[in-house]
Parts: sequence; structure tokens; C-alpha cells
Amino acid sequence: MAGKLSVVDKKQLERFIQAGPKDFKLLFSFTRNGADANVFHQNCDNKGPTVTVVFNTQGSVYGGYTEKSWKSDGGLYYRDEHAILFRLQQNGKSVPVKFSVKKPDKAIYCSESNGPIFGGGHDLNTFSGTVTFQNGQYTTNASYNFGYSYDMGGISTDQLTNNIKTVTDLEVYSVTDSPLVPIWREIEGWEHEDLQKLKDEIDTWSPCYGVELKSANILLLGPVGAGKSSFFNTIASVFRGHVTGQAVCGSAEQSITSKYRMYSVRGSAVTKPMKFKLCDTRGIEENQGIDGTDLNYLLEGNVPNGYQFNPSTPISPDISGFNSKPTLNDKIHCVCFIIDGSTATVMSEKMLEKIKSLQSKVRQKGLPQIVLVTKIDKVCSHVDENVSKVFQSTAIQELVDKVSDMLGVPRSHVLPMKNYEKEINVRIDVSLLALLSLRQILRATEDFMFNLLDLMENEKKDSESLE
Ligand SMILES: Nc1nc2c(ncn2[C@@H]2O[C@H](COP(=O)(O)OP(=O)(O)O)[C@@H](O)[C@H]2O)c(=O)[nH]1
Ligand SMILES: [Mg+2]
Repeated sequence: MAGKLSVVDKKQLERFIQAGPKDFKLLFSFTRNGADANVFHQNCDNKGPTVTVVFNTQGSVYGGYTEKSWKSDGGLYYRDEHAILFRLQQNGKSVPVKFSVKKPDKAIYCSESNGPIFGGGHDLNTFSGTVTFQNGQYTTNASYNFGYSYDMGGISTDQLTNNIKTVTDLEVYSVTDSPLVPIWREIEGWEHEDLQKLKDEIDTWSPCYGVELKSANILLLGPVGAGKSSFFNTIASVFRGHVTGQAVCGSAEQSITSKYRMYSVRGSAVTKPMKFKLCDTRGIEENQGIDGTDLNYLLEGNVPNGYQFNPSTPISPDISGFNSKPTLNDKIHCVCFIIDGSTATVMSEKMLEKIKSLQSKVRQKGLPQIVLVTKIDKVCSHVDENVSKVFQSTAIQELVDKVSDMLGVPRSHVLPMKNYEKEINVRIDVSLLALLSLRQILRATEDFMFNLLDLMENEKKDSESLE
């Protein structure tokens, strides 16, 4: 069991702890092990640095970090200059704050009959003995005396704990340095000339000889905010040599893509577009957005470039510009699902079902599918610092495995991705990973074209044998 702490909150804790990338391993939780101080000590004593996280029934999440081991003492304080208290969420909203220790001599208190206790005044006493569980919540006998050993910077007990002692869970994780592992996916290299080679390969790519296609149409599909528009922008930026924002993207209401756009990519204003198009859509939403019928029209090439999505009217042959006689050149030749890697593991059942139903539509049509897992910079700090570490990161490897399982797509078709978002200038590592993904997409498109060629040949043979 992975625990309730989100990827984003783990990254936040890493920043608070301030000693490089960390791995978090769940040692103990109320819901998994039972809400009992003895069980806490059995699971957490002598484990080195740990973080204790309280999830209260009003959606506030807070706790403490210590680099000292917990012990089953009769009641002893331990010195820890690096101990901190922190808040991650307040009433369900992310409001991270760190509270440094001001009296490090009494940073933590170890007692066999208590759970984790931080501070000499027992600033945060999480629980003692056995805690009762009723109606889906634990009523702890916690006590608070914030500000005694830790500097609360003006934040009140109420702002941190809502002045309640009922929790949905309490988790303790061990915190260890996150090592880079041997490369788990081989690529050519991360040098300037590797990037140049990839650029040339993609720039000169064209659909297979014999299929009579001007360009490959690649449909970008995924939940709102997953990074579809950003993916197009990233690819365009790589070739333009600076970060561009041609496709509007972002998290504000008005930046959500509402038009169907078939984007071409050009090296510059005077060069010809490359022989593929990235087709950006409105996002998949649990209760609205792209559905099976919309997808069918998109895949078949009925929907005109520039079509304005209307949440209350689904796509139908009545929309203006509806192409009722699409040719192979209008159709979609590969579908690229785009999933936010920082939230993929906590995706709602409903969203997952919706994506799966769209996937099966794509499969029925015999179209190849690739999954891009974006925002990997939020999942692993090694990658945040340097994207070329992506294939040495266990966090990313696990994420790719997880998404591959969730969506039933082979791992070779699940590609970790970091879009340009905060950068102003292009970087070799970000550009290179983006082009590696694009190359895989183009290769998947070729698979589809080869199948098409086979079909065409068989049809030709059939008609010849009829003659
Ligand atoms: N950190 C990070 N942010 C990203 C990444 N990709 C997209 N974003 C951000 O996520 C938000 C939504 O992206 P957008 O492309 O508009 O998503 P869309 O709704 O799928 O088109 C924007 O604020 C982007 O800057 C990424 O790889 N890393
Ligand atoms: Mg968009």
C-alpha cells in the first residue's frame, strides 16, 4: 500500500527537509496497521529519519519530520537541529508552511506508550495508547502546545489543526536519500549532436511510400490540464529554438482549449511544415468533454480544423464545416493519450473508466496508441534538476509501470515527458526527451501505415484473383 501522501506533497516535504531527492517508504499507518502506540513503535523504532503525517477530518494535513530514530523509551527527549513541523494542506487546499525548530534539545520525545511527539512543551503530541475508531474516523487523544519548541511564525493552532483531534489517518514514512539507479531505458545520448540527429530525423520524416498521405495526423487526448497544448508548444519550441506559446495553455478557465486545432510544426517562418500534425482537443472530463461519439467523428476526420467545441452540443453532422466525405488525409493515424504524471496514481475511477472507454474505441479502429506521462519534473527532484536523469529515476520507472498497468498499454508505449512551462530558453535535456517521444509516436504511426499497405496489397490481390 502506497499511503495517502501525494506525489506533490512528498516533493514539498523534500524542499522543507532540504537535503536533496528523497524516497518515502510507508512504515506505519492507522488504517493499515491499527491505531496503537505499541504497533507504531514495532514498525517505526530505530528506522532513522521519518516523517509523521496527520490527516484530520476537515482535510488539513500536517505533521513533523525528524532525522532521529523513534525509540521505545520510558520518556526521553532527543536533540535534532533538523527537525521541523509543517503544514501541507488546510481544509483540503494546498497551503504548505514549514516551522523550524527553535529549541532543538527537545525536538522529539520518545515514550513507549505514545505515538510521535514533537517538542519540549509537547508542541505536537499526535496520540497515545490505543485510539478508538468509529464511523470512519479516529478520535485521538492528541494535545497541542505549538510555539514552545518550534517557531510557528504566527500560525495558530486552529489554522493548523482546526482545533480538532479526529483524523482519517496518521502515517509515518521513513525518509532516505533517493539514489539514481542503473539506466532502465537505453537511448542514444543526451549531447547536442544527439539532439541534432533527432531533429534532422523528424524534420525529414514522411509517411510511408505508397500510402498516399501528405502528413500523419496525431490526435492528442487527455484530461483537462494534462499538458496537451503544452506538448504541441514544446515540440514547436524545440524546432523554433526558443520557447513558444502558440497553443494557449494553462490552468485558468479561459486558457482551457476549446477549439479543435490541427497544428503543423515548422522550423521557421520560411520553411515548409513537417509531415505530421498534432491535433489538440478539448480535454476529457468526468461528466462532459470528449465522449465516444465525439471521438469517433474526430478519428474519422469529420471535424474541421478550428471547430469550436460546445459543451452542451455534442459533435454531429449538423455542425458547420462537418466533413461528410473524409479521405485518408483527413483521418487520425495515431492517438496520443496525455496523462498528468503528478496525479496519475490518484486518478478517479470515473476518469479512468472514461479514458479506457476511449482507448477501446481507438483499438477498435486499429489505430496505434501512445501514452505520454507529463509533469515528471513534479514527480522526481533528480528530473526536476536535470531531465537527462529520467531513465535513472526509480520514481519515474515506477510511474511508467503503474500507468502501463492502469491503461493496459505496453511499457514501451508509455513515455515520460517534461513540457516547457516555466522556461524561457530551450534546453537540450527537455528538447531531447520531447523529440524521443515524438519519434516513438511517428514510429507507431508507421506501424499503422504498414498495416494499411498490407491491407491495400491484399485487396489488390483479391481483386486481381476475381478478374
Ligand atoms: N511542471 C510542469 N507543468 C506542466 C507540464 N506540462 C504542462 N504543464 C502545466 O500544466 C498546465 C496545463 O497545461 P495545458 O497544456 O494547458 O493542458 P491541456 O489542458 O491538456 O492542454 C499549464 O499551466 C502548464 O504550464 C510539465 O511537463 N511540467
Ligand atoms: Mg489545452
